[in-house]
Amino acid sequence: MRLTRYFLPVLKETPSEAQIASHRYMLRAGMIKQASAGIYSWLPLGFKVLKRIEQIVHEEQARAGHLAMLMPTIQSADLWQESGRYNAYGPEMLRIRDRHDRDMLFTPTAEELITDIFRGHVSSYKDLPLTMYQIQWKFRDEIRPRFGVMRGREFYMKDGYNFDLTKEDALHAYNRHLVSYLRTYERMGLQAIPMRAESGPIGGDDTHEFLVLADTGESGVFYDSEITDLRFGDRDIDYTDMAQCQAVLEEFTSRYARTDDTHDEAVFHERVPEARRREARGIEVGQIFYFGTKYSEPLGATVQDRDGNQVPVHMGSHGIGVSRLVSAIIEASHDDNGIIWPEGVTPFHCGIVNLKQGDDEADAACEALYASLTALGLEPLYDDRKERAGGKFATMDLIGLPWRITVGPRGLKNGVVELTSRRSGESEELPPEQAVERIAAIYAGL
Ligand code: P5A
Repeated sequence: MRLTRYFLPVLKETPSEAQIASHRYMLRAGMIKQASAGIYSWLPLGFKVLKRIEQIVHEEQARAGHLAMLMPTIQSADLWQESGRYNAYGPEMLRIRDRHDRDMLFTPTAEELITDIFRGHVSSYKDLPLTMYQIQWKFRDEIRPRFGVMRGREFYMKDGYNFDLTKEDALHAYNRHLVSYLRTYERMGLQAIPMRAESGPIGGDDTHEFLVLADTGESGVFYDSEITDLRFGDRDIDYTDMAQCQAVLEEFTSRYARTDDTHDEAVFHERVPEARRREARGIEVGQIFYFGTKYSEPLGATVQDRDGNQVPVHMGSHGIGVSRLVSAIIEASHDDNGIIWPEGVTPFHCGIVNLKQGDDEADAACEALYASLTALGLEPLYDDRKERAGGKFATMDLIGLPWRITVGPRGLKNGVVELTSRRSGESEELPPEQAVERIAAIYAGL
């Protein structure tokens, strides 16, 4: 992409309504624009990051054997009356009436709707286990939408639902989700710590939230510092293997880690030596639930078991805050000059800065770099504006591409360009072909 053809409405001033770095930088980098309270348009740069995150979620869901599907955003109230949640959900639910005076709602979550699909089509244990998920817009009329897309009213969520014959099978689904979420977040350059939490309006007793540590996080968290040493790494997991998933779950959840809802100071003191006790703040980027027959029973989602009995299926649901992740990643990875995208989610793989736009040699070198990067399947953002170097660097730093190639007449005389890491700030001079090779190698492993 050439910057002169792109839509990147960068703001010079810091918007006064933005209280945290991610909100400030998303507005300043022209990633989002507020449409109304807690509701945002995603401009081209923000949309690209959102799609990168979505793609990682899809790939990891596929790896775990889960099936992608899509349900509507507008639902009829009937199913929610059946489950008993229509009244219980309260003012967070956006209720709508259609022209025939039918009660509708904008989906805040979809346990009822998926259970209805299941009960209409599945009748035997032979069709289990089954896990389906979607990535779809949700609406929750949050009392205090804030921090941009961090706590929106409209937000993008991956929501998955498992159907199993027995509690044991459903707990395997729970463990499998925990493992696949660890891998998902790690690919985004995040350490998300599973913590025992409260289930709230979704229900059930088994639930973990995934928290990214950040001073600006909305949740208070208490944990054993040893937990931050754990790395998921490049493990070869067989997701169908109960014991393997269980072992990973135990490794990542056996130490004390809780959100403020479930924190117990006495237990914390008893289990964790003082030097390892940490109290901090975190951003909730996902949550998994096992709630057994809470929805299958009232909605009559039963199957025939091996002995011919009709039994309600055991279920759980699993959510990832896809739009919230964009801001969570920025909270975890930025400096005073702007965003620092992890390679896994960056909107463009690298920037090309032409220090002397209009100079025949510099222009030709940039075009050649652009062509070779593109030929390798990489997406560079070429700043081809007639602007002074300082302005170009400031834009690149703000939008946070992890690598920048700087091209100027002086370097070209010696046959070199400059390759700079956004994260470390370190630069290296090397021939253009080598810069391309280096960037290709960095992304080859992702
Ligand atoms: C699990 C999937 C559920 O709704 N039902 C289907 C279950 N879980 S949840 O924890 O309530 O939400 C899942 C994730 O969505 C993100 N999230 C939000 N993101 C932005 N703005 C909001 N207002 C918001 N509310 C929830 C969180 O990341 C949460 O973990």
